[in-house]
Amino acid sequence: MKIETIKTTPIDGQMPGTSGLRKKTRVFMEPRYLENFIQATFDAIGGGTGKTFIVGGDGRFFNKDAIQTIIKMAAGNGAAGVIVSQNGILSTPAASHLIRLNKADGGFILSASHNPGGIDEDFGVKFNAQNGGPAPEGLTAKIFDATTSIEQYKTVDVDDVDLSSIGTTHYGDMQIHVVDAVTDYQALMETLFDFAAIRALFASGFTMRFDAMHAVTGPYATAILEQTLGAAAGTVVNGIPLEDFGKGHPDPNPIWAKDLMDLMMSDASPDIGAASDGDGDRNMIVGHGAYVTPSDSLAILAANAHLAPAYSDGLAGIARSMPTSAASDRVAAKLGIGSYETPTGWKFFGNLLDAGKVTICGEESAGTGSSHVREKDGLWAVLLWLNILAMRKQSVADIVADHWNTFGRDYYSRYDFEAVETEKANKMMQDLRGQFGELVGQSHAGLTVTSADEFSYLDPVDGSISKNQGVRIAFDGGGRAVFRLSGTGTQGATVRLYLEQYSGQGGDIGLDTQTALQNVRDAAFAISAMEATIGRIVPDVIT
Ligand code: VG1
Ligand code: CO
Repeated sequence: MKIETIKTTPIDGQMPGTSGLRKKTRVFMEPRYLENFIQATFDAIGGGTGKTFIVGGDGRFFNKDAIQTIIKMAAGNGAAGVIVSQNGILSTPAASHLIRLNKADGGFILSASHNPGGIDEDFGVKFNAQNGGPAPEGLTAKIFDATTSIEQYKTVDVDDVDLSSIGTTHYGDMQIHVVDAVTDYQALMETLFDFAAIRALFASGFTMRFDAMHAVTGPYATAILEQTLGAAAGTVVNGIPLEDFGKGHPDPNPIWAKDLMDLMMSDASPDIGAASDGDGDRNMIVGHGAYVTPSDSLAILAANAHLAPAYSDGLAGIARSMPTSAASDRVAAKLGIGSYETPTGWKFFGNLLDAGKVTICGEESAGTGSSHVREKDGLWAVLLWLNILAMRKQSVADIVADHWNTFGRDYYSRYDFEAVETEKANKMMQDLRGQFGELVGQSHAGLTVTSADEFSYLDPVDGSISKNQGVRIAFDGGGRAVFRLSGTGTQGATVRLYLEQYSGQGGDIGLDTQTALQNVRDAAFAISAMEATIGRIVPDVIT
């Protein structure tokens, strides 16, 4: 086997965002585009010699081709082994688990997560480090640096690997193991949850619909929910991964999982509905007539986690991303454990988890996870909900209402303004920053501003600082508005406006969400002058 060294030149813009490098699929398919980024990653981690890597993806268009390219480049870079999932289908949390289980040196996850897939849609690559977690900012900066000075990449000229059957083969000295990642993932879940109790719950007539959105969780959910836990056949819908996700947005929220939402709000509703995203790290939970916001779900899971075997000794602490509501902080305070506020993106939870400071983490964007891996984990959240339901023997709606009665309710909504002109979005953020000095004490839409700043994070474990992580404006009476620009979009800028309003303990928990948020929203519109700066106040997506 001859190693080939191919000359290349730097390609602009290979800067990983919130979660890996995401671009239009056709961009990734351009000559040398993927190769440059993969070689830069090998270079940034000190080379591939003697190392073992996990490779797999969410099954979107170009997944299989990209996997073959990466396996050959791993051989070209002297890797000792590659572990690749059968047919290249690997969920993000399962990838994290495989890295840890096999003590691998890292992994390449091919996914643009919740972004649509197809030749005219999006593709992405993410590198996860030895701890199983997304490359921290220091490493993504090194990778980007390497893309700006790259001169060559290394590969081998060999036939493609057959990914359809389990087994071991090799390119020269490099072993290639094709594995069944579902079995390993399921085995991990069985160590965390009371499968017997969940099986008994389904046997008692409990019903569920899990919408895999034609994305990666289909095989995992079918194996675990239907074939192991005894949920009725047909519980998992859209369970076959498709290269274009059936032309949908594999984003589990009330907008993109509308069929599931409609069912759950109808008389024909099962007891629980759930969905996951393209790469299986997000989750949506909805009871009969009761959508659970991700921020509430995080808080409720944390408050009840002790009902599941893996967490029966309690939690070390809880971490949430800055735009996530304060609901989980209230739980941490009551439990007397630490609570941490991090920038958006799972990479910031890694150090806290590795240091044992937190057990459960979550984001408002429908990501929840724990110390069992170093990624958010959609099915894990669903199974923890099922375990809690099996122990409490109450409905989802009752558990949510009970939580609000105890802690008060954090009304929450996120407005997304997509494909905004980048210049205008940047100007709006600049204008907001320019007002920090004068905002406190001002009154807008009947609310007085109590603080206004840009979130900056000092990592308590490694001392690194991450600046410019979003503008936050707090109001008297427990309201807050946050402005951020997305780091996962592939077209123009996406402005995210996050709104929350605390009811207070014993306050009114029965309001319509948008009504409860009306003043905070109006104040946010007034302060940002959004209509004038970006020309929009009607969001593309409200979650
Ligand atoms: C979004 C979410 C963020 C999440 C990220 C990756 O990022 O807001 O919470 O971690 O997607 O999720 P942004 O920068 O677009 O707001 V996933 O499931 O797409 O890997
Ligand atoms: Co995802």
